[in-house]
Amino acid sequence: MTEKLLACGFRNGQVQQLDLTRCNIMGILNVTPDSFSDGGLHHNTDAALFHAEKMILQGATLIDVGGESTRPGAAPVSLQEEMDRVVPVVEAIHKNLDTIISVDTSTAEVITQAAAVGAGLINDVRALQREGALLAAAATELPICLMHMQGQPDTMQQAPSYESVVQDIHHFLAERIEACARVGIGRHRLLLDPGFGFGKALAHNYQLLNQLESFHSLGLPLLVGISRKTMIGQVLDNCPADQRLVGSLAAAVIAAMKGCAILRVHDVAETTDAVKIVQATLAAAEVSRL
Ligand code: 9MG
Repeated sequence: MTEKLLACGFRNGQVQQLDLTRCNIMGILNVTPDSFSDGGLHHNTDAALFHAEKMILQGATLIDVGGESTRPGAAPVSLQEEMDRVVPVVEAIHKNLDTIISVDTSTAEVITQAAAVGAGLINDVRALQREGALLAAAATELPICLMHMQGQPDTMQQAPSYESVVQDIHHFLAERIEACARVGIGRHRLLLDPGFGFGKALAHNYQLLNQLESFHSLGLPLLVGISRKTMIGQVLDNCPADQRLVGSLAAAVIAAMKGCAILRVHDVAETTDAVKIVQATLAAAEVSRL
């Protein structure tokens, strides 16, 4: 049974609660050089803060800060570089904006430091498999999103292969839930994500979207990231990322209708509107059953 409120750390002495009875919007804040490349670190932090504030005003209840590009083909980032990109931005958002900050990292030291300066959720595309990550995450007492990825970003799209993509990912996530339990991370702290686009061919991605509701059998809230991904472009005549808004909204609506608790998106205002329609539809079903 999924808890209805997720405790995501503290701000000004108050617990930050995330309402899991509705579909929340997580705004993407990439602090990689290709996203904010036009200045020094201070300027980058200001630019990141500005973008975070805009997404909050547009309806985001979480901001996902990431300093490692995990796009297909992306090269790894050094520990120091990731720290320098992520930690000042998390700190600045925590000091200035009333939101839940998710830190998109797989690195133990970044998990620890980001939590110390105000992160409220750990979003790990490697499901805490990197050395030290499980124990670092356990110590923060924060919630954690465990995502499935086959391979690593630099090579993961070369030859993705599954016996059954849905069953294989169920199995993987169940195993990671157990690994968390072994270090004292309770189920009440976990969210799950099948990892669209992470070591998956086109057919795998759409099988996962088609069967998304099957992941509810694991009994934990779902987080989904499909926004502007290749799986959208591939169905739409290979259009570039900046022309994938409508496709991304369609996928967001499907995921929200299937009960996902958090959508990780670029286009916050548009997705917020789309999700309002989903919420109204789901709420009407509840009333008509009375
Ligand atoms: C960081 N990141 C990029 N894509 C993602 C996705 O689909 N899910 C999660 N949890 N994180 C992602």
